Amino acid sequence: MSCIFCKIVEGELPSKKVFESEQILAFHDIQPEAPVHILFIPKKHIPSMNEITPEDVDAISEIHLAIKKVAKELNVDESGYRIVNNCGVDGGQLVPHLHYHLLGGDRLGRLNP
Ligand code: D5M
Repeated sequence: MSCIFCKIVEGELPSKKVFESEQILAFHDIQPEAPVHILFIPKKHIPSMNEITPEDVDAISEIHLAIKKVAKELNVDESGYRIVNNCGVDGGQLVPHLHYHLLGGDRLGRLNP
């Protein structure tokens, strides 16, 4: 198993966890691009958005609920935040395990300034 996020799921690599359930995990990004930068992943190895199947819908839905919970806990729910999924080479995806970035804690630039 060479996937770094699978290693985090298995406890073989450390992470600063903020949420965990049977199906999903959320932890601090090691290269934060905003004051709040959390990654949400399904524990199942799904390489990218392109490989999501109907059986993954429960985990993906749970990620949305976890984002809402963690955003509140980290006090960015009222000020606002951004959710990002990078998919594939043109999308800038570096880690081939589906993940969603929660970015907040500062006024973020527009995607198309
Ligand atoms: O983003 C992949 C993100 O994963 C990037 O912001 C760094 C982060 N990363 C990489 N390794 C780790 C570990 N070990 N812990 C926490 N965060 C990590 P992408 O959307 O693929 O470009």
